[in-house]
Amino acid sequence: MQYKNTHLLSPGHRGCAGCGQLLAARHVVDALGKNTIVACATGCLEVTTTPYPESAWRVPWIHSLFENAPAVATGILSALKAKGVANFSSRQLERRLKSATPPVNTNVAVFAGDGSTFDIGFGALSGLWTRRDNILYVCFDNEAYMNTGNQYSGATPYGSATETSSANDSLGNDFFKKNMPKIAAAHNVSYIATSTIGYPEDIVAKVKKSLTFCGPRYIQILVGCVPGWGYNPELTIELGRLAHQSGHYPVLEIENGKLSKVMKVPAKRPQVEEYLKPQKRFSHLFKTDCGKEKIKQMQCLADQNVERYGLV
Ligand SMILES: Cc1ncc(C[n+]2csc(CCOP(=O)(O)OP(=O)(O)O)c2C)c(N)n1
Ligand SMILES: [Mg+2]
Repeated sequence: MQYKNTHLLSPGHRGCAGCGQLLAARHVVDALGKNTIVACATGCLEVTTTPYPESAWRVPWIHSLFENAPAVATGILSALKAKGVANFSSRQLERRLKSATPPVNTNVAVFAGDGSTFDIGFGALSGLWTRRDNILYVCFDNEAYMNTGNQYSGATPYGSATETSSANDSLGNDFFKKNMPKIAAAHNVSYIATSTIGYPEDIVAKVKKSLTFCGPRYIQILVGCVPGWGYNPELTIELGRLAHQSGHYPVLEIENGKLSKVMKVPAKRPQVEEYLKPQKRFSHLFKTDCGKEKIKQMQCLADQNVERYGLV
């Protein structure tokens, strides 16, 4: 029997072996389904999947600038509305279904990296949320500007070495990761969720659930980057799980402003150290007393997450 690949992100792209982002993107686009249009910001996802004149996408897909993917998505939505095929609110949809020509329900989504989301495209994203456009925004969070060689972003975790927060002259990144889900909540985003590539079923369920909400929706997925984080490719899923189970990366949902669900961590949860150890970006911390102190601080941050979000 011949194997027929039906994924909406097809193989043959140029992602690294073990790339968490490409794997997560495939789950996301499959969950969204064929009737989807994607605006994708500049970054690894775009570079690896669409070297001109090829494309690995089986849905309509538009490459935007680093800073304006949300505005491009709003333009797509406006065009669909003008044509009568955009994703409507449920009441509007009900009304239109009763009319002579039922509309096709098309999903509009933005796919972007953390650099685009947390920093450079943030102004446009804030605008999208303020306009309350019916758009799903998915941030593939590999915690640095990876496409250009691992520079620090607002999503880079405390202690991590990047090209611009080097382990040689410091103890890695001295800043704390921006809390984007909280920033989204401050914009009254209808549905906010986090996940990690350690939990593919969770990613699919959250994407599907997001489609039942009207207005802006934000999903942030932690995805390992093999060269940027410096780990063995077979550990992509394992690290995604350890990030959550140690309390380092809370997996949660915020529905209409309320923290509605969290993925619990095991009663005997792994220490943050277990998550850090297989990754070269944290290896400097294990070499000095100051570094070990920083690991303790990271454990404190994880403990705070467990307490704050009720993860046990
Ligand atoms: C305004 C602007 N600044 C810088 C760049 C160069 N640039 C292209 S992709 C990229 C990194 C993307 O980082 P991120 O959004 O985190 O996605 P990743 O590659 O990590 O998946 C940078 C800095 C650009 N294209 N436009
Ligand atoms: Mg990135």
